[in-house]
Amino acid sequence: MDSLKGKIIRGVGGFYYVASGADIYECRAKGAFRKEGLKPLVGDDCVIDIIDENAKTGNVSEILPRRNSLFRPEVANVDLILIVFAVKNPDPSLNLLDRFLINLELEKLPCIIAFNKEDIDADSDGERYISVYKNAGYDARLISALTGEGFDELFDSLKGKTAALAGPSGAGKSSTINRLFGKEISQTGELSAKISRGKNTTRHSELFIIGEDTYICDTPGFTSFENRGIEKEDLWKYYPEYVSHEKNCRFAGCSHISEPDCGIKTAVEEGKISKVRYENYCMIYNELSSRKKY
Ligand SMILES: Nc1nc2c(ncn2[C@@H]2O[C@H](COP(=O)(O)OP(=O)(O)OP(=O)(O)O)[C@@H](O)[C@H]2O)c(=O)[nH]1
Ligand SMILES: [Mg+2]
Ligand SMILES: [Zn+2]
Repeated sequence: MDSLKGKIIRGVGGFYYVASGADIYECRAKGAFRKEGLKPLVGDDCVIDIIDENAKTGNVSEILPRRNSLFRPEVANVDLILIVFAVKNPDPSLNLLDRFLINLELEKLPCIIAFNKEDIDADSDGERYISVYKNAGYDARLISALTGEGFDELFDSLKGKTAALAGPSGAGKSSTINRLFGKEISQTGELSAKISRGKNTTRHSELFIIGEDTYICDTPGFTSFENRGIEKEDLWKYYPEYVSHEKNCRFAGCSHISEPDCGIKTAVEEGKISKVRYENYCMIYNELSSRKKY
């Protein structure tokens, strides 16, 4: 049986679509993966055994070693995460954004934070969000998938890389893909009128090629994020802007919540660390404290 190497670009209903050169093969995954607890992911490099060359069908027989993988969004082998939140419609949850950023710090994955829908930002809320995240050391930008604002720079930042989108439903992830690609390749959906929330239009991750060696993965939106694999004592380490202030804490092992002479709290009072980020820190810390250990 002939076999070849390819990349999983879409997975839906038990089928995996594997791109190899200009061809796309419709594949099933080997049953043995399930026994091994291995789930093929979009972005995986794999080997397929060809069943029918004319019909372009095959079986995924091997998943090649991953550089990295994320649980949410489910994707493997990415260089960068492009986080998209809308400045409004729907209003961004900075708490959700911070939870997601903590996980990216844990996974050591770089990101760009794009606040989309700049065209409807009459109150310039976007500028405020940008300054919060720039101050924390992130690459944060304002874009509009509708007008194309910020897209030349965005395209440059993505060149030669494989990026995955992440963000809530309705923020404009698929619209961003379409703008980058130059035409409609991913379906977009209106917000629900009553509650101004997305309708989960994108249901599956899908990898698109937008330029030479440049891939971008559309993903379903999410509205909650549970931080796993982090102890509360270590939480502060996942806030890049905390690290330089922690040495001013009087107590070793300071939780930065209730101790006196805390370098982090002082930095918040002095406006060096954003209050919103710190409030989210306290909320997540308390959640981690009350979580059962398994
Ligand atoms: N005004 C404005 N509307 C936008 C912009 N980008 C996207 N939209 C609109 O926002 C709605 C949601 O866009 P989508 O691209 O489907 O959002 P999504 O993030 O892919 O949502 P899910 O697939 O549900 O996760 C659509 O009605 C878009 O037309 C923008 O820059 N400005
Ligand atoms: Mg979408
Ligand atoms: Zn402290």
